[in-house]
Amino acid sequence: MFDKALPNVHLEGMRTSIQSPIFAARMTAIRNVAIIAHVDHGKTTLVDKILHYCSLFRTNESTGELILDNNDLERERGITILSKNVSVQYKGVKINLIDTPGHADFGGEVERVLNMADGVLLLVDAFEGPMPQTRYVLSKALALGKKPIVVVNKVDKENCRPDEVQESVFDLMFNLDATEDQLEFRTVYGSAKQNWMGPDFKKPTEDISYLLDSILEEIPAPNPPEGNLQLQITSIDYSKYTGRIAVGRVTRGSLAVNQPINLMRRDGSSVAGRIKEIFIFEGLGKAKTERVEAGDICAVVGLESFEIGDTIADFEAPEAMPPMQIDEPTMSMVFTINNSPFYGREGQFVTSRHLRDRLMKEIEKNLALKVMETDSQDTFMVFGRGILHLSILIETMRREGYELQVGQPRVIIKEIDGKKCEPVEILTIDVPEEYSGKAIEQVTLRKGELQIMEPKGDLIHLEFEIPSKALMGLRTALLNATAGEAVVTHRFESYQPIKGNVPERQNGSLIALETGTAIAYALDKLQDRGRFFIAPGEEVYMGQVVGEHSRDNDLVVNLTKTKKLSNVRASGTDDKVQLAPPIRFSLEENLEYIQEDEYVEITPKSMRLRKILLDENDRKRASR
Ligand SMILES: Nc1nc2c(ncn2[C@@H]2O[C@H](COP(=O)(O)OP(=O)(O)OP(=O)(O)O)[C@@H](O)[C@H]2O)c(=O)[nH]1
Ligand SMILES: [Mg+2]
Repeated sequence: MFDKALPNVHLEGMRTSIQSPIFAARMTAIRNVAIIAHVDHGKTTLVDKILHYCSLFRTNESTGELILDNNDLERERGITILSKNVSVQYKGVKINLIDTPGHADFGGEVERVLNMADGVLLLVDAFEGPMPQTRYVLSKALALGKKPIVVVNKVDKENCRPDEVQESVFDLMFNLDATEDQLEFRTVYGSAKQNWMGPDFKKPTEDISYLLDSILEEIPAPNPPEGNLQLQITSIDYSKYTGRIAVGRVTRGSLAVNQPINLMRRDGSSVAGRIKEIFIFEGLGKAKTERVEAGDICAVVGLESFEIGDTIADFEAPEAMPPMQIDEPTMSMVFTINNSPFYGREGQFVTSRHLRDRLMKEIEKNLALKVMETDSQDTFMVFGRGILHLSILIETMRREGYELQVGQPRVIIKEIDGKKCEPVEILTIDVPEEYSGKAIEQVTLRKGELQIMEPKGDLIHLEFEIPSKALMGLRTALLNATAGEAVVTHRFESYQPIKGNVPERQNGSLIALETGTAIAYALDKLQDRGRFFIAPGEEVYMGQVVGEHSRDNDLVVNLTKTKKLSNVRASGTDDKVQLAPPIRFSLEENLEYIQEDEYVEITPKSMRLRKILLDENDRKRASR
């Protein structure tokens, strides 16, 4: 009756007015924020504090360690390797936070996950100020139109200079062509470590609520465009039970369980599918849900095969999102099975099949990594973004029980406009003034060009342009030249015409003559020949690199030689002998150290350097 009395138009109006409150109730208020910074400026610490503040944990649950850096390697090294999504509730608003890695080798990952955010917290260390990676991640965030909040962190540090740092961030934004709106960023000062954030660094506050309020006030809520479903897959998660999980933001439309969809691939093809399960981020974990609206970030289970960059789109009228920029590798390395005389002693996975399967599994989620087969089934060329990127993979594999050998890292040469070009990086060194001359000398020796030299607190800040290949071993050289004082960072800048040769390692290798146990007596007699990488009592094999020669050529040495039998003490436990402690390189140091004709052998418990050709005669023949 009532229905009839009303004209049609009115009815339409009523229907919408009834529907919209329900719709609004389902749409939670959301902020999507990525936390970006140079390495170690305090991102993960801050996210941890936010999780705590939003009372995800009772205070007594705090372990003191960063909950977010949750894999063994991240904990050991104190760096973030993979970006992570978490979410908190604050004043009735859901804040999705994306913690990102700060190391330059993982810059591509940061750029990708920025696609999920509407704004960024740019953290800057109140002493160090903007560093190369700050510039890089900020330029990406600005270009993508993200609204920044600047957090000047670590104001508790001695000698910090929050005002100067704030100004230099402003200058940096200006130089990076920030829009007017972006330039009107809010600055928050504080100490993530001491758990406070406020508008004034001279007045510590009680907690971090000022920062959370700033997020609600400054970062725009999602404003989804009209249109049907679009979710671009920005990262991949893995679960033992359900397999690969696609993570991304619902940019447009909505997504529901059982909904048929079309997966639009990066290569232009598409495949129909159905959504099995959807999860939204809640605290540190995920919560199952039936439906996600545009603006929220979610994880999708049940897609057959997909890659980062693919779009989950409408079934009837699918539209792909523009492809994402994916970093090209700048460095390559040979990965091969372990064929040293000591192979298989520690590892569980040692065959070429194991190696191949593991590498193929890696490229599914490690986007900047590429693997090429070679004409030997035992050997693969692996391409990555830098030494750290590749060494994290190697380290992960050895923990999983793999044995392998890797060759000298090489930069990737590209031909651009008919010219051979090589990767060039920006290198910054902060060093006490008395060592700055020596630091500059080391870098210019390797074709580095000094661009900026300015005081920074009581240090001198140096910036160079330098070919990537010249960075091999530079860190060690700089630390030696500056009594360990230099703080060194670098990040890839661009490809530039090749600058010519860079001096290589000056010293040859000491090579074991035969397989056996190294004897203290023999090591002692050889001390004036160089420095050793092994201690007495260690097993060595023929062709193993056991030390660095004091001269520039390789030298084969006999380490298993004992004293004449006439002497009583003939064993390896000769306590009269005074030996310098062996040098123990980290994996990265090893990679930067080895020569073209050498491998690093990596097993779950050991790391050795070796000649590729173990037999001296073979080496002589090959060098002819
Ligand atoms: N003094 C001081 N130290 C801090 C503060 N915030 C973090 N740190 C320390 O800085 C170091 C790096 O902190 P993280 O939170 O791991 O830095 P990050 O930015 O996540 O580092 P990556 O993920 O590797 O880029 C840790 O030793 C922290 O304890 C602070 O406000 N003051
Ligand atoms: Mg971190």
